[in-house]
Amino acid sequence: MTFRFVEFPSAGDELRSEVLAGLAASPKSIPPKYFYDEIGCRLFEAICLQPEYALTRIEQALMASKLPEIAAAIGTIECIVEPGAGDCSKVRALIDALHPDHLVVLDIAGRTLATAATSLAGNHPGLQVTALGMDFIHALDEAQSYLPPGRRLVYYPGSSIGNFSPVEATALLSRYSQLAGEDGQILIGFDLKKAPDLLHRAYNDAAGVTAAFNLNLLQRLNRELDADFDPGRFRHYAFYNPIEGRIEMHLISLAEQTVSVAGQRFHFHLGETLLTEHSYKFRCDEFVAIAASAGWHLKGEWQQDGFALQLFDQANETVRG
Ligand code: AVJ
Repeated sequence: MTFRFVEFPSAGDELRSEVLAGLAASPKSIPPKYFYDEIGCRLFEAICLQPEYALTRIEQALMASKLPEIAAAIGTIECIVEPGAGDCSKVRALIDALHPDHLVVLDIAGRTLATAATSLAGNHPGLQVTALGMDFIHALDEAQSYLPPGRRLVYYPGSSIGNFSPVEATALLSRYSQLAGEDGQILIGFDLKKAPDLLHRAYNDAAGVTAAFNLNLLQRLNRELDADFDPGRFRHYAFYNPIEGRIEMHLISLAEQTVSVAGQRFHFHLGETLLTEHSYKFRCDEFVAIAASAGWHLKGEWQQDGFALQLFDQANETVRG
C-alpha cells in the first residue's frame, strides 16, 4: 500500500489565537472547525446516526443510487481531493466508481484522518493515498505541492460548505479551483432549504447528541487551553433563521460568570450567547449562483429528500473548448 501522512504544525497556535479573539469579540463566537477534536469527531459520527439528522444518510443513498450517472458525468480522472474528509467514509463509493490513481484527503483533525486514511489505503492496493493534517481554510496553498499531475476532482460532500456564509463560500470555492487544477471539477453536496421544524429537529435530537457535541467544545478548551468552563452552566441552543437561511448553534450562559481561558478572563452575562456554528441551507439555483461567482459552471445535478449534489467544471474551459 502507498500511504503518506503529513501533519502541518501550525494548528495548535491557531486554536489559541482564534479562540481568544472570538471570546473577546461581541457577540462571542468560536469557529465550528474547533468542534473536531477526537471526542468531537466521534460525537459528529454519532449525530449522523441519529434518526432526526438524515442529511448524511440521504447523501449516501443519493450517491449509491446515482453513482453510475455521476461517474459517467465526471469521466476519467487521476485524483480525488477531499477537504474535510474526517473518517474518510464518504469517499469510498466514489473511489470504487472512478478508480483514481491518487487520493488526497485533508482535515484539521489530523489523527482521526491519518487512522481512517491508513485503513482506506489498506483496502485499496494500487491507490496512492496522501493525508494532510491541516486547516484547509487557512493553509490550502501548502497543499498544492502534494497534488499529483493529471485531471482532478475535488469532492466536498456532507454540506460542509454550509458552515460558510455565501460570501465566504464563494471565496473557498475559488480557492478550490486551484486544488482542482486545469480541467478540474468539483462535486459538492449540500442541504436544501426545507420546513423549519425538520431542520430544528435535526439540530435538537432527542438523545441530546448534538447538545453534547456543542458542549464538548467547552470541554476541549478546558483540556487544551487550560480553561475552566463549567458545561453545566451553558445551554445548547439551535434554531433555524429563515431570513439568513441558516441553522444557528449557540451556547447560552445560564449565569453571570467569569471564565478563564489560556490565562485570560472573560465575563459572560446571564443569557449571553457564544455562537458556535452557522449551517447554511440553500436552494439549487442559489448554489449555482454562488459557484458561478467563484468561476464554476454547472455540469450535473442530483437531488433527493431535501439534499442536493451538484457537479461543476471550470467556467473558462467551456469558453476555451
Ligand atoms: C458537518 C457542517 C455539515 O452543519 O449539519 C451537525 C455539523 N452541527 N450537527 C452540519 C453539525 C450540528 C454539520 N456539518
